[in-house]
Formats: sequence, structure tokens, C-alpha cells
Amino acid sequence: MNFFDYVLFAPCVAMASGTALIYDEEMTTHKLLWDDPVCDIEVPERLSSSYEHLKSYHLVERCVRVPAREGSEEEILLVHSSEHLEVAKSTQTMNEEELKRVSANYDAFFFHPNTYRCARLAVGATLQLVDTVMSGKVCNGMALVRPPGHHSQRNAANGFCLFNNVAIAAEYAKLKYNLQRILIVDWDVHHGQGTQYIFEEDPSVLYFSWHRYEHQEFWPSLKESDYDAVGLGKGKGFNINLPWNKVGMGNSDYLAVFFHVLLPMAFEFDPELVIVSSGYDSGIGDPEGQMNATPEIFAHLTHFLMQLANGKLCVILEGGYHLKSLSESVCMTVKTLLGDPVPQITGEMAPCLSAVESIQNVRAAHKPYWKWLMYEDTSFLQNLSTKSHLLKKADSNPCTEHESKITKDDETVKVEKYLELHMKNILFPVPPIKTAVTAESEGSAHVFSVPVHLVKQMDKTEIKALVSGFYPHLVKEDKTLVSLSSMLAVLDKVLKKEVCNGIAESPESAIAVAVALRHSVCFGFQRVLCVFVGDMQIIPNTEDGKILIIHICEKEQAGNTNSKNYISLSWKEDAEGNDFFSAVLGFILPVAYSYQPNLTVIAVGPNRSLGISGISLLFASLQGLAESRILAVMEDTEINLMQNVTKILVGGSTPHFGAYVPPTQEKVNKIKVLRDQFQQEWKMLQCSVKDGISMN
Ligand code: X5A
Ligand code: ZN
Repeated sequence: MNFFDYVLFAPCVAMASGTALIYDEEMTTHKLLWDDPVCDIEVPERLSSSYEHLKSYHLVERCVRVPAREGSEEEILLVHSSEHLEVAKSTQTMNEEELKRVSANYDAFFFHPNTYRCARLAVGATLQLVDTVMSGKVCNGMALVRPPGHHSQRNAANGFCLFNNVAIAAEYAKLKYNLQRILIVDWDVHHGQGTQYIFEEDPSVLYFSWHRYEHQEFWPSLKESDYDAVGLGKGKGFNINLPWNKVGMGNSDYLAVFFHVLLPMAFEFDPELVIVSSGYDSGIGDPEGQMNATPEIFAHLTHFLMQLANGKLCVILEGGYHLKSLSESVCMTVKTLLGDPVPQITGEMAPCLSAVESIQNVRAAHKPYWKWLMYEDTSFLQNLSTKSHLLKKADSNPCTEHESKITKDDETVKVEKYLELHMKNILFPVPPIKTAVTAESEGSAHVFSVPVHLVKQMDKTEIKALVSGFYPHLVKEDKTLVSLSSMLAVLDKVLKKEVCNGIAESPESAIAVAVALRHSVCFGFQRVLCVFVGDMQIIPNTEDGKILIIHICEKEQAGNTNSKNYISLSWKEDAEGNDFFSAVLGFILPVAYSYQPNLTVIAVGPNRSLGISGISLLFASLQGLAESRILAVMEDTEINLMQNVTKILVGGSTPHFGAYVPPTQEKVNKIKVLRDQFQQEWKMLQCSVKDGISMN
């Protein structure tokens, strides 16, 4: 080891992949045989092009291939009527004229002689994925299917959908695996009204959908797609609709909805399985959606959902009609399922006013049903612009608050060109080894069952030379130098992008962090986020704007030392379980995403006020930022904590975050105060419109 800067701790064998992929070419045989301007976007190439893209990114070979099968009649009848099944079955032998006639009975559907077969394969593929995940063969996976499912209802085909693949999968999983709680996330740009109808009285299935709505102007133009449709009977509170009342919504709007609506619900709900109705018509360039979200947003959405249900996540294709946008987004999803680092979001991070209005309204509508909302002061924004059809004309201009607006029907090619360049910019080579640790942190070495970089500590002369430039007084003591050596060695690998993240043990974390921050900035990193847990003596820095510190400690700091770039959050984790979810989703992530760091330093110091669950949650959540580049500085050598942090950073398994505990009133207020204080500077914190008048 003297001869090498680092050695590979273990041979780089490909670990058994934890991601299933299901694709069957036969599902491309379902196609439109006549002229129909409504349906002609649902083409077989949607599937083949997505698959070809996966191959070109070498993602297919990294997945566990699972064959599709036909869904049985019995399985289809879990959701659909026998009449519906019989009609579908009868189309197999019809001629074109007859097919056209049956199709005309539905809103936006076409039959082909092989449609029935394809729809059964789509159902079966979805159930295969559920089985593969539930049996523990893989952690997660994606099924590329056609026809899609979420508009399909008990007794009707609708919106390109014949059988409701995802709804059948949820019923199947409840039955076969005795599941009590399933979360369906429908990020397709259309409302999955079919899925809503099927589960609206069912509290065991939490259905979330966001959708282009434009005050009921957009298809399927239903009253029940609005935010006030919260479910019926026992299912009240388990249906969440987030209507988009303008087109042009983008990355920050989607993230704001995740932070301020979906994820807090999801963590409180605590699902045993998450199924995504994964339509990519909510992505940029789509002729249906007219939205602006770029492919990498789906990496982030996927990454968040991987934190639920112990990572058990089934992603099922629904819509998506811009072939390039669809394919790139599918790739981002699968890449993330495989555990690759998450690419950085580009562009200004601030939700638009119309999005914030919708967020505010859905929070108000759900307040009676969710503990996390109990102490939030929510109020409806029911005046002027919302609910009034008279005013919608004036309100129908697209959301123009975002920087890049590249959607218009005839701009498909432009988006294609844009995406070509964009993907080259955001995709980066992934280091073959993800995590660096120092050889000297021997005690924890045995917890690594996957390859890690073992780095040699930096020697004293090197450290002195490095540190004396900015903190000369620190390097006088030998003890201090020792505390820096492991950190600097690991940080070096992270900065040079030889690894994605690294873990350093340091007996003096505050000093190690101060040096790490300065060194990173000097190295050229423009925005470094530091989250410090525990008592820390703040070592002032002058790198204005290049460092943002969030300090989580037990006691309120004396005096208001808060500034835009130094925020102290006093938070003592609940003894009963984990109540830190609300701080992470309601404050830390919104600030972090607003800042868009290119390196994250997470330090665990002495007298920490968070338990292992809270710290694990912090690490897992912040992994979505800075291209997943994280330096962990651990002063606490508690083995359980080290193991959890290591597990999260090397990837592969989702740890337990402890039992969900709703935040107390005091804590909700604490977040509210901070939100009010910082939402002008860190705009992703916004989740309500101040006085409700300033609308355009
Ligand atoms: C699955 C899906 C859209 C139907 C649009 C009909 N369907 N105008 O995206
Ligand atoms: Zn759709």
C-alpha cells in the first residue's frame, strides 16, 4: 500500500443488479389503422425508441431482464367488469371497419386486431414487475408497456388506455402480498381519472396525480380532477390531485410539489410498495403537456421515491409523445433506479405563482386528513383566478416566470436539438468506484461489502502547506493536523471526481469542515453546501456566497446569527421516532435545491441532536444534489451510524428512517418562521401566496 495512493479494496465485480427491466417487442404491434388526429401520437415507436435509447446508454445490460407474460382474465377482473373484458376480447377477430366502430364508443381509443393481446401483455408485464420486486429478487424496476393504463376505467377504455395496468397491479399486490398501504404516483401530465375512480373509496391505496388542468379546460376536463377531490367515504384524504392551471411548468414547480405536498404525505402514509404511473408527457417538448421539465427531473423524482417503502419501487410507462424527450426521460429514470449519481438540475429554482397557488390549495384541502398538515396555517386561495370560469381567458397565458420556454407544437425538432446538447452537458462520467474511505478508519472497514477506494492519509507536511494558506493558526497543533489528514485525503478524491463521495473520520469535525470548505472553494467549487449536525464552533469564512451552512443543533443560537448563508436550525429529534421528515422536506431540501450546490459536505459533530434515523434521512435526501457529490465528516464513530451512512453513500440499499412521527406545533412554527425569513432568497421554500391578490 506504500506504493499506491489508493488501492481497490475489493475486486470490481458487478454486484447483482437490483433493477428489473421488462420490455416485449410484441407490444409495438398495437397501432392506429386509420386517420385520427387525437390518437395518432400514441405510436409503437414510443416503446422501441425508449428501448433503443436504454441500449445506447448501456443501461439494458445493467438491468435484470424479466420476461413479460399475459395477464390472466382473473387478474384483469380484479379491476374491470366482465363486459369490458368481453368487448376487448371480441375485437381480436374484427375487420378494420368493425374496429373503428367499437373504438368510436370510447373517448380517445383505437383498437387493432392485436390490441387485446398487447393489453394483456401490458397487464402481465406490470404484474411480473410487482412479483420480481415483492419477492426480493430486485429492489426496483421499470416496465415499458403499451397500451398505457391510467385512464382506463372499470367498464371503459379511455385516453389510449384499455386495461388499467397500475390499478390492477395495486389490487394484485394487496391480495397476493397482503399489503395494507400502496402509494401510486402518477406523474403523467394527464389526470389518471380511471385510477382515481377505482381507488377513491379505498384508504389502502394513496393516489397522487398532477395534471394539466387549466381550470378544467384541458382534457379530460373533469370537475373531479381538481384539488378538492380528496377521495370518498373511508378513502377521504387518500386521493391527491394537483392541477396545473397553466402550461409551461418546469423543474422547480415539480420539485416544489414533491417537497410541499407529495413527499410529506408519502412519508406519513409509509407505503409498503410504490408504483409510478410514469408518463413522460409531463416532460419538455411534449405536444400534449406543453410543459418545460427536462429529463433529469425524472432522476430526482425517482430518487425521492426510492426513499420510500424500503426502496420497493415499480415504474410503469404511461404517456409520453415526444420521442426524444420520452426516451431521454426513461433513461434518466432507469439510471437512477440503478443507483447512478443524480445529475444536477439547471436553471433558476423558483416555483411559479400558479404552481404555488395549486400547492396552497391542495394543502388546504387535505389539512383535515393528514397529521403533518395539522399545525400548518393553510388557507384556500378561492378568489379571482381560481374556480372562476369567467376569468380563465385572462389567466390562460403560459407560466412565463421560468427562464427557458421551448415548447410549441411545431418546435419538436428544436426541442430535439436542444435535448441533444442538454444531455451532453448534464451527463457526466460516473466514477467506477463510488465511495472513498481512509485505510486508517479500520474499525469500520469491514462494513464495506462493496468496492470502495481506500485512500492513504495525507502527510503532515502536505497538510501544513495546504492549510497554512488560509488557517495558519490551526496548523500549530499536531493534534489538529492529525484530525485533518483523513478528511483531506478523501476530499481530494471527491474534488478530482475520482469518486462520487467519501467518508472521513475526524476527531475535530468543526475544524475539518472549515478546512474542507475553504479547500473546496480554492479548488474551484462555486457553491458548497455544508450541513452540520451537532455542536460546532463556527469558524468564520470570507468566501461570500460560495458556502452555505445549515447548522442543526439542539439549542437556539444566542442572538440571531442567521444570514442567507448561515442558517441555524434548532431541532431535537423526537424520542418516539423520526419527526425530522418535516424539517428536511419543509426546509432543508427547498433551501438546498434553491442553492444548487456543486458539492455537499455533511458533518456529524459532538452532542448531535439527531438520531441515526434523522441523520440517515439527511444523507439520503441530500444525495440528490451536487451530482451526488458528498463528503461525510464523522466525529462520532458510533458503528451503527457509520454503517448506515456508508450504506447510503455506496448505494444499493435504502435504510430505515425510523417510524414516522408528525411534528409538534412548536416545530411546525419553527419551520414556518424560517420559511418566512428565507423564502425571498431561497424560493423553493414558497408554498403559499402571501395575500392572494398579486396574481397575473
Ligand atoms: C396515457 C395518456 C392521453 C390521452 C389524451 C387524449 N393518454 N386527448 O397520456
Ligand atoms: Zn398522459
